[in-house]
Amino acid sequence: MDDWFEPYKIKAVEHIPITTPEQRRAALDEAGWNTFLLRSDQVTIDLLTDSGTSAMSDRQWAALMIGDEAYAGSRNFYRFEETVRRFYGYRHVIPTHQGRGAEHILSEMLIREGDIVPGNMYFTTTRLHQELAGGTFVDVICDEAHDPADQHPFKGDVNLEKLEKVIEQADRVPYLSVAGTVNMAGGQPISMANLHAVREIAESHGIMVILDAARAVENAAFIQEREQGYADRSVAEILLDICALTDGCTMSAKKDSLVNIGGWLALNDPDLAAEARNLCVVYEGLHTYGGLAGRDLEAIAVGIEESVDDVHIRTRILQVRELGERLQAAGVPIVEPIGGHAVFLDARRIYAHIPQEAFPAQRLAGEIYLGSGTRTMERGIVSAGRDPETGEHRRPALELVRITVPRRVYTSRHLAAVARSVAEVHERRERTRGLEMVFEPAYLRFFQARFRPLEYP
Ligand code: P71
Repeated sequence: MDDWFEPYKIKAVEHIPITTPEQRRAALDEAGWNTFLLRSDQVTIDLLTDSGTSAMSDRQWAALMIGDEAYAGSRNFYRFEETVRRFYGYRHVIPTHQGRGAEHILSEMLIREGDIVPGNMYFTTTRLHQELAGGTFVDVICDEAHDPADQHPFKGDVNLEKLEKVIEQADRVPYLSVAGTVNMAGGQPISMANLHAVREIAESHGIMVILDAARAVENAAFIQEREQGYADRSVAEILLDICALTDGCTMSAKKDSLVNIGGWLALNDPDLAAEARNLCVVYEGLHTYGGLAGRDLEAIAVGIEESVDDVHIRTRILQVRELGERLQAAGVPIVEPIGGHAVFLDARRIYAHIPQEAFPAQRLAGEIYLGSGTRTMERGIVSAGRDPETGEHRRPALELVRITVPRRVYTSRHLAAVARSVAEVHERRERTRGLEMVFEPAYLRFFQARFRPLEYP
């Protein structure tokens, strides 16, 4: 495991800014202690997200040049459609500008007022679209997922008893929302065995299963690594098996598929697909471009092919793991097992003296930026938002900071520097206080909320 290396060489490089501690302090105050509000020019190592931030290959850049920008029926659409069908196995493919475009169409089509949508932990945009369509998301992920120290190899698994119970008690369940891998749980995979069981339950109740496929390739790699019987199967084969247990997927191609923008909604049911194509023209654009340029569709097609390469996906996961192991060696508490796209710091343990209403993870993300100009993301009480019924903060068990690794962008030496600087922030944890929120937007507040550190007036 120690002798892996990146399966590519570098053809073009991009300068990264180096800042002083004083500049970072001024930048963070100006950004209201919200890393989403920093300018990228103020960031040295940008580990905010792996979404749309991966490096395209020379083949993908070349693909851009054969973009066919016809309004309707672009040749790139057919190549894209054929590629999604070949690697994901679904019959109908509707392009969207990104993942939430697909979530919007799906939720509007399938969810009615009062519906219950069970899933293996919420994702921010996914749940919001379910709620805006009149539904309520109910978390049915296994209990282990809520414990950062639990070593369960498939913490994305659904708790089947919980699922049965939720289905029995609900008036109507339009579909089950299953993510592979589960972002908010720490990039944790679902096992094939569990997905089979979920499928059986769904079939027995006549309910569809919709996959959030954003990082399903990473999930397939974990199945290959950990689940009995899959060591000799290729990631591409396992991906097809995962998708075959579901009736459709929403996809943010900005993750696994190695592009800067794009997504799709895939469905096997022809009537639903026709309706989705119709909604696509309302919200995204004609169903052969879905808000994307022809060249984007071509780059996605090439990216999908590259994404399922066993060596690519293996080394991607190993690079993330190496970062996590460096942090563990320095005594920094992280979510275990280490996930596919990111290392998640356990802010609840690091800042055990800061109450959750003083936003410990938000503060930790700020401190990490101050330390080294590394940008990370809060995934705790700020991200969880407020309960639409009561207006109270939702209080997630997990209060985390995500250190997310874009694909093919940073070297292991960059990540070693990040690990050292995070370890320093951890060393001085006791002298750190929380934050107060001074501005809170109505939707997805974590993007635009502003904070003030408690020790300053
Ligand atoms: C990530 C993102 C992008 C993001 C979204 C919301 C808040 C902060 C950052 C996007 C996902 C995702 C999963 C599992 C759907 C989407 C939406 N993740 N499902 O992790 O992780 O896709 O961004 O293309 O609309 O930084 P979209």
